[in-house]
Amino acid sequence: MSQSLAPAGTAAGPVAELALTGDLTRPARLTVPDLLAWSQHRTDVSFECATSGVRHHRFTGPLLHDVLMAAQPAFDPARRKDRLRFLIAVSGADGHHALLSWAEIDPDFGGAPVLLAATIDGTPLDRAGPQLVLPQDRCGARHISGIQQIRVDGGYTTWA
Ligand SMILES: Nc1nc2c(c(=O)[nH]1)N[C@H]1C(S)=C(S)[C@@H](COP(=O)(O)O)O[C@H]1N2
Ligand SMILES: [Mo]
Repeated sequence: MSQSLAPAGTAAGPVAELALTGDLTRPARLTVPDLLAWSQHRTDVSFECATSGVRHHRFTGPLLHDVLMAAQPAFDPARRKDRLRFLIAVSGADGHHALLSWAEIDPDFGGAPVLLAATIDGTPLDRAGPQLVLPQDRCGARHISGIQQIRVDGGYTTWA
């Protein structure tokens, strides 16, 4: 029997998959090990949770911007203004979700070093799924864990 017919991760338990969807020329499904193909960054963050106080974590992984650029968002890369209508919707397996604007992570605009973490505190996130890391955030609410989908949306074209 062909091994490729077995469900992903059968031997070692389920492997989480992240779907990159929306206005992308190259939509993709990525595992956490797939994220190691991009240049890896490390960041130590502290954030405050409204219910459990200050938390500290070390994360490693690629820049969200690098991963999304590989999926080729449907804007004209040479026209900076064309990127300003794009939103990034990030959602976890439990339904927790948040919106970022494209300009927030674009090096020509906000340039925030937002990571798609592949490890937390030295532990791989292969089964839990990647985590959004925003070193600039004081509050922890956007540090979405177990990311299942990232939807890039350039449909905000009607300006009333
Ligand atoms: N998927 C998911 N991610 C989440 C949340 C959640 O409810 N679901 N809560 C957020 C909030 S409010 C905080 S403060 C941090 C807490 O992260 P920690 O448990 O690693 O300290 O996770 C964030 N990420
Ligand atoms: Mo929180």
